[in-house]
Amino acid sequence: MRQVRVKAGLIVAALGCAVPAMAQEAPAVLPLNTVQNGPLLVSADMRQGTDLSGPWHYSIDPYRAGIAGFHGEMPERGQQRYADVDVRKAMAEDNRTLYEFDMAHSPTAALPGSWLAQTPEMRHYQGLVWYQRTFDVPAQRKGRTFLRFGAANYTTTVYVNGQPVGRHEGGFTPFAFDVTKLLRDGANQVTIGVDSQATAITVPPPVTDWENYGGVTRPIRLITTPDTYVDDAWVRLTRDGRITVSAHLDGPQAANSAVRLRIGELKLELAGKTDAHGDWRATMAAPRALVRWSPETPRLYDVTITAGEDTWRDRVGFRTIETRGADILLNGKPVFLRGISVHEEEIGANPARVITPDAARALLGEVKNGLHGNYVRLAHYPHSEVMTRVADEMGLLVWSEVPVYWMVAWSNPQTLATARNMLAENILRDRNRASVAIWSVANETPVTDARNVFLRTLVSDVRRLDDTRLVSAALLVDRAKDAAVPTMTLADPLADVLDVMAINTYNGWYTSDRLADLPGSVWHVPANKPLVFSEFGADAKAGFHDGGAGQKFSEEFQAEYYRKTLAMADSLPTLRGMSPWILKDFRSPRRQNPDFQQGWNRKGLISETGQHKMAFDVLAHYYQAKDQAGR
Ligand code: GCB
Repeated sequence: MRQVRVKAGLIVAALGCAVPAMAQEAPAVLPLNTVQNGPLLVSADMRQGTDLSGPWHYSIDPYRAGIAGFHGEMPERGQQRYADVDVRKAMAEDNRTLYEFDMAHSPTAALPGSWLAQTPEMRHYQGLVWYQRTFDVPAQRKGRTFLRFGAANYTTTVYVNGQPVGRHEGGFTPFAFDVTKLLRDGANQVTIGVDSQATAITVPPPVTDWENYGGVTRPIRLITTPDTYVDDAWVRLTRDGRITVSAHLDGPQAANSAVRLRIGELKLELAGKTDAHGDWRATMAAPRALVRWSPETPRLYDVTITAGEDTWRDRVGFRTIETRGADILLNGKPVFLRGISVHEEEIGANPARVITPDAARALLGEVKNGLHGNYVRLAHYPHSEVMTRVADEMGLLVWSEVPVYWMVAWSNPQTLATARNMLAENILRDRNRASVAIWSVANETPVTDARNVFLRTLVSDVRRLDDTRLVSAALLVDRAKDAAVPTMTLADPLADVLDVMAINTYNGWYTSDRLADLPGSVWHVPANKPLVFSEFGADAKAGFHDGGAGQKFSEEFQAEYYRKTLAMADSLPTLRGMSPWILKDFRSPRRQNPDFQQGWNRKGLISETGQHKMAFDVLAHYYQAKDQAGR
């Protein structure tokens, strides 16, 4: 066992003698879980499992003592929050023993949910928080047990029964660990350390325009599978009209194993065998009876893949999405994307970034029913899988993106590896969602050579992982100085490798342009591809009216900004959609105007509590007219 250093005044005894020995010491840095080495458990939300939502004990660790240790050493027993020990008992039995934590008697918080909304003292906490709870497992266990996280922001370290399990980086994508061998009959303990701190090399970096909701924001579940199970599966309609399945089995019987895809309602069956790596791919012409998924007919089918003792399930819609010249074609027909951007933040005065199905329906219902939309931009990072499920059910096309935002460390190989892994985790999670139409690799990233190399790598990753969807990125445009009318040029070389060009534009809000001049704006944009406005918007404080005096932050100004920007949009011949900024006011620590913002970005068409602003109706009427005109 590792030598425990004795430090006068801090640790008064060599702890090894006073507390139960751990079978294995935890390494200071646990192995990183990635798509390459971790279980994928694709469509895990359709598998049976034990939800570990509910009260967890927590303990803040602002100096990261439980990880960083002391004098460059490993953390001592007295600081390791993950120790598998009855702290009160150990200290009572031997008064030389010192623990500077006691997770089992620490306060509790309900997970999932960011700690920012947990207590008033935690409202602005950024750093490391430890969570711990116990759970029971039956003595009669079969197969494998995984601990699966929907998401935890940003770096997560996981321990089971005091044993190191692994680490994950990235706040918005799922990860899972096979914990079968670490479990014991009856009560088990799980401890996780979640560190929300962004750095110059994280994705995203520290400066963004949204709240950095630290903590466990999506459910943690225990999922049990047979020894060999379907780890990854992708069922889709390819552009040539074929239903194609790819699956990967993991486990001792993965190679040369019989597999079968069934879509009962279509009487469709495909059977085959995995190869020596556990992979299977098969394809057949789509049956004539197939009803294609679209916003108007969001038809989903129950799909199963059976392999040995395992059955993988999902509800999948089938549609094609492609471009032809400047058009976006959904199921072969041109579509205009009537959208809006949304952050992952539930409607309410004190959001905790907990997206329940009801919270997702409340947000997306405003898009679908309120705005007459057919599209949503899930900004600026992968949203909860609940959102893409609900988008599938309601019939909303989705733009899905990774938080490669503003200024990431373009030349840092670790940052690139992080971004690539995040992108892969997002795509692998949601490849079966018909709603997802566009993968975006970045938002508003100033052009440099290093940035171009970085983003091109991500674009080719998307194409390698998914050849059935479109690739985009929200780009910046050059604005001519001293031109008589607003004049914009898209000169970003990344546009060459994208399927859809996307532009964020804020003329008349962040620029001194007069709103009246917007409809006459001049745009120089390549004409060979579809263009979308990924953002435009203006702040308004709900309830603040200026009677049309043109005052920023008034509802009237925002409404007029929308009228004029929509008129400008109408003048762009290749514009094929838009996702104005944004559906709902969202928390942003950089927005501190005391009269209007108070820590919220006020560009929402509804307030944080759901109050509609005047501009909501402007956009709703515009979309309704487009919808009725079939454009
Ligand atoms: C942008 C960013 C978005 C901001 C928005 C704003 O261009 O992409 O994250 O929140 O502008 O409100 O300024």
